[in-house]
Amino acid sequence: MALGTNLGDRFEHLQSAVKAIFNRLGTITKISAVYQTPALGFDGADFLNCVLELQTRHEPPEVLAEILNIEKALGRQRSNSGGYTSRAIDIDILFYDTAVINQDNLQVPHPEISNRKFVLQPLVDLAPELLHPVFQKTLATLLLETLDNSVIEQQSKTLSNPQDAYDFSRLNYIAIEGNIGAGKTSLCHMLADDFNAKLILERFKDNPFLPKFYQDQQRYAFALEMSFLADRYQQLLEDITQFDLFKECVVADYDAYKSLIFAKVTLQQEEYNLYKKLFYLMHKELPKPDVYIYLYQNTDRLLENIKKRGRSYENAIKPDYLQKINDGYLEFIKNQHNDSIKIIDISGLDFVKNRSDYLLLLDQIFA
Ligand code: PH2
Ligand code: MG
Ligand code: MG
Repeated sequence: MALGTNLGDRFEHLQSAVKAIFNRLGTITKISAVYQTPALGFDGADFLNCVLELQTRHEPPEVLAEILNIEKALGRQRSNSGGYTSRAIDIDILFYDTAVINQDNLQVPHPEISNRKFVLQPLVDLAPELLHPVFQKTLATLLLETLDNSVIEQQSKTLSNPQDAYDFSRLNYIAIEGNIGAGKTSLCHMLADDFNAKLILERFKDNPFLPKFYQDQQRYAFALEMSFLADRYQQLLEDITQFDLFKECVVADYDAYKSLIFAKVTLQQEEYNLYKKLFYLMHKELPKPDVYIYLYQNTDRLLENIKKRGRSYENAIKPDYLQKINDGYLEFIKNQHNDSIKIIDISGLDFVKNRSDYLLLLDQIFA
């Protein structure tokens, strides 16, 4: 995306736009330097321009609609007179991956890229080798070839990225916990995307005892808990200790203690005692998460989510079972006396649909 402004406190307008783009649209992965540039194509005060790279879950038309909202909120006034005018903020989509879109109100790549040094220079700073999907030339080549010979000046002041408020560097291993249907896996996918983390997801699909267990708990509980224990142990040991050069950290959609919490609910007392012995032997060997998040969700919404994801064998899950699992987690957490454990109440949130809810969640995870 490209940002430009030539009215009022220009730097402040750029910074506010960056903040708003982050709040409403997604993760900002790169921000260029700010350049002062002469108004191109009309008489007006000098601009400040920059470009940024956005990682978003929204489609181009939604991005455009949100951009227009942001421009308006930051004081952009549009005249109907045609032609360019001075503005507090202009936000343009330059590229959307390699998409080519030709609609009246939305053209991607932006049709003027190759004629504008104030866009090409900051683009080249970030991604010189990126290929323009229509011209099939790199940005570096387009900058060399542009006929725009305006003189632009890089500014020493730089924009800050709101994402930097979340310091992932001290968290190497995050465990996301919660009841069945709380949204653990969805959250882990989002965190892994946004923070370049390695994902560890429970392999429940491969467990042959799970569908059987929901049909006949008594009969299959021990086999189920044992096979989950073995699988989780192996996965946590291998995947977490295996260093991934290209990832910053690890996010898992369960914690090892999950085995113990479920076993306590589903097993007979003697079975549980045996299970516990084995569990602690194995648990000693496992790395411990830097932060443990329990997503609390109320039973009604858990049931709603379970229904929505439509795993047929989960239809048998009763409110009373979910209540027991929740109680099991809270009992476990209460006895831990460990301040890396946080309970986050998400019953009033929808972090998948609403980015503002997701950001509230991030604030608590990183608090
Ligand atoms: N934007 C325009 C027209 N002219 N000139 C500069 N220097 N910077 C801009 O962002 C700019 C422009 C239309 O959006
Ligand atoms: Mg523009
Ligand atoms: Mg525009």
